[in-house]
Amino acid sequence: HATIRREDYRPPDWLVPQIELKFTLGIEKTRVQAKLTVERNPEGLEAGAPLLLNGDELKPLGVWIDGNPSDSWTMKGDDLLIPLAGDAHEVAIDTEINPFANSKLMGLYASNGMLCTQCEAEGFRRITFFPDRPDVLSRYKVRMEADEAQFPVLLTNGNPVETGKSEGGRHWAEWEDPFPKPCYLFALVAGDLKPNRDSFTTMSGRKVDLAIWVRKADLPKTQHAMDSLKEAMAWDERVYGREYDLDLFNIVAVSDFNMGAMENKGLNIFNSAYVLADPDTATDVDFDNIARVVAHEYFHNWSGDRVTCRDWFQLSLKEGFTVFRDQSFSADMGSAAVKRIEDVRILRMVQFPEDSGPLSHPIRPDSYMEISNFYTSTIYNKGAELIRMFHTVLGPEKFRAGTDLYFERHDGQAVTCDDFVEALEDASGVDLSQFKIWYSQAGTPQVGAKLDYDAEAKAATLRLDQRVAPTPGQSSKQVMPIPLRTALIGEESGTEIAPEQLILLDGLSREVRFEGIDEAPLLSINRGFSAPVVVHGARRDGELERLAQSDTDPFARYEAMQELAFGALLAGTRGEQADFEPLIRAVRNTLRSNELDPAFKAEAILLPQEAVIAERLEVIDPDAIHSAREQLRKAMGEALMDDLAKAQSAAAGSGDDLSPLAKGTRRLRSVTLGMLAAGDPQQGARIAKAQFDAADNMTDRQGALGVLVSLDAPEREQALQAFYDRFEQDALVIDKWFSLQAAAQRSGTLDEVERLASHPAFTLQNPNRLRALVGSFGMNHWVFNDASGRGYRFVADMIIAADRLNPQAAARQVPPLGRWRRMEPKRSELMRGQLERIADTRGLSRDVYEQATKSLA
Ligand code: B3K
Ligand code: ZN
Repeated sequence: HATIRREDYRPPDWLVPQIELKFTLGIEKTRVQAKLTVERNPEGLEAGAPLLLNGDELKPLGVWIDGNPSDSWTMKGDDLLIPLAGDAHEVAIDTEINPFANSKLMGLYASNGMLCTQCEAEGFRRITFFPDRPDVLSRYKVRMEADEAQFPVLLTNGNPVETGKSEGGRHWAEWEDPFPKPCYLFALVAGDLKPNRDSFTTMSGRKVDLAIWVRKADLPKTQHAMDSLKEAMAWDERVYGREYDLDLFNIVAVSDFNMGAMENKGLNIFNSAYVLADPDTATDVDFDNIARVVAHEYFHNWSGDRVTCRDWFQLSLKEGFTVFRDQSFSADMGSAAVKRIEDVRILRMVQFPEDSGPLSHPIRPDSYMEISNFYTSTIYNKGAELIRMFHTVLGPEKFRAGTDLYFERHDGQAVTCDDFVEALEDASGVDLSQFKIWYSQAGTPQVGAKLDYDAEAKAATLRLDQRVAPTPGQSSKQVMPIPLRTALIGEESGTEIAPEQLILLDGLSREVRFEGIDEAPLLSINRGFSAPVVVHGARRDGELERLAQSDTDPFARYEAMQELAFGALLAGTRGEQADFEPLIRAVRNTLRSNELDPAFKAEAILLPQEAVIAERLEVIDPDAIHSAREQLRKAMGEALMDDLAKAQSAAAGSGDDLSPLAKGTRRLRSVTLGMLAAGDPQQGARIAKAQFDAADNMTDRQGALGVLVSLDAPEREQALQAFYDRFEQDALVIDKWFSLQAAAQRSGTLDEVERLASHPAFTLQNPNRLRALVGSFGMNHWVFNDASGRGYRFVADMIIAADRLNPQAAARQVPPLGRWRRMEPKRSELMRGQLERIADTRGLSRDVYEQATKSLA
């Protein structure tokens, strides 16, 4: 399997300003007739170069050059090479594909009797031969023809031009997309779908028709997605000045989909999990995720579609920026503080481990084998953190001037991360060159921060330093610019005694002096998580407890609680008897506070996950981490029983009340239920079952079941069975049923998960189902890392089996096995053994091969 390198980028030798596609659609046989207008690229480097068209599992049935049949073409691997004499030609190619046999879910495939496409990153080459690279932009004219009864709805990008009937009960539609686009944004849908229709009037007064297309029975579950879409459209006008550009915006829900959703121009295609919701089947988190993903895909219309990437190494140009945009949108729609905490929790849970392991890569990678493996938390979430740092350093006005210039300057182009930074610099007049290291250097910076107070001089000195550990291919690291929002809080007064300032740590170390400090100061640093780093703050428990109560930045308050918990947990993993009292007091104060909202309380009292604790240890012993955490949970549960029971029984109003207060109350109810059950499992089981039975919404129901699955109590079986029986017909809810059991913190979980893999409702064909069982299990730190190695073997078996059907989905399950390097020796050996077994499997896909071999290195 070849490695593709960023430094090898060359502009295309041929451009394709226009393409006409004719689809004769059928589930098992679809004919694709393509007509490409090709022109030699004046910027191409090789004079007289032949036309190179990528293909993947395609055979040309016929090739015509300027209308004449041609046999001068050759195959170069999967690609088609056509020698061309002149500088402009018309090339026509016929192919035939079988969507039904397409289990990779890339290109044109069948799902529940409908046809749909996924082309990013390299799926278009599975539909027709084409220069499948994002810097070739074309105008598309598409004709679809199909059986009318089977496929009454025909959709593609842009606007419909003409429709008609043809013989034998067939019909056709012709569409045109006026905006030139790379082929990864092409989309087509054919099926028996029904629309939820609405409209949006843009800021310049244009009316846009909106439609969300689903199976008829799912129509009642589409309103939240529609509301979210309209909110996103208004928000992008308000905050970024971006207006929608076509007369039509379509969203289609599909149940077999590799990712969350896809931003195809004018025709977004979604995993049904991110469209369908009602309070009885979807949790509050599901509702929030739908709003987030709908907004994300919509925002791509500008950050991705109108301005796209030059090559796939620039992926974070559109993804990091668009994640930052959707995070800001969600923050504006609810509680900004809670949203920030949630985003940081995900970053620490997924991106930090990725960045400290064998698959660590920069936001802008230097090489890849399979680009599908690089749709990572680093590209997305760390990429968003970098954009956020630009926003912090520039301030909102200059940042907005920068994005305005970026969109104006590069509209209709395929550009690079450097172009983005240049637009920010040109518009703001601020030199950001030092920040570019964040694009190229991998690894999470570790920042030391020590505050010393000189009472006599009434001065405090903050000493900062930084270090980045080596990552694969980058053994020595350069200094990074780290913007730290910092304030000092008076230990006595609990007020800000040095107002917040932005300190830029732009050397290996730095000293900052604060004058006029007349009481003992507490350090409030990296407020709002202004930089994606780990801060080693050297603060005593008493200081953290005080900050947890009085820090004026809500994120810093949360952080103080987390640090307190870390102290207790890390001591526990070393077998020391830690003092839990400061944390217990802080949690009690938090629960009893009248000013904090319930959603914040829920986040603040949650303990760091086991995988996050593991990140802080030299050598990982999963049993030690688990028992330290359980011991602390038990102590907290016992000490806080009354406060927990009170929060657990708080009334949240009716299940369809989606106000922040109702959502927060429900969240706190399930978080406190978990802690309460740790203190008294029997009573916990009883209360959880009562919450489960009384629930009029999925949030309470899933929250209760999520606690019950980890308890050895009869209520566990009863609730699981009742849940299954009630929702057997709803695939998205059955995904939850698999996922909850795979995440259970019980010694029996391993047996259970193996049994579930042969449950009649389990299938490797559906990515959601695979993720529900295998993905959730891989994140179950304690059980996955069972000392027997059975967890590793199970995941490896699943990867090998899934790879034969869907390499992309299979490859996504590899990372948990890559943690062997810091695992205690016995498990380390067992993990490596399974990675080797995967890597040695014959006929392995490029996707899994890359992940397995890199994980072994
Ligand atoms: N851009 C798509 C990702 C598709 C990747 C497929 N391997 C979704 C998104 O980030 O919006
Ligand atoms: Zn995206």
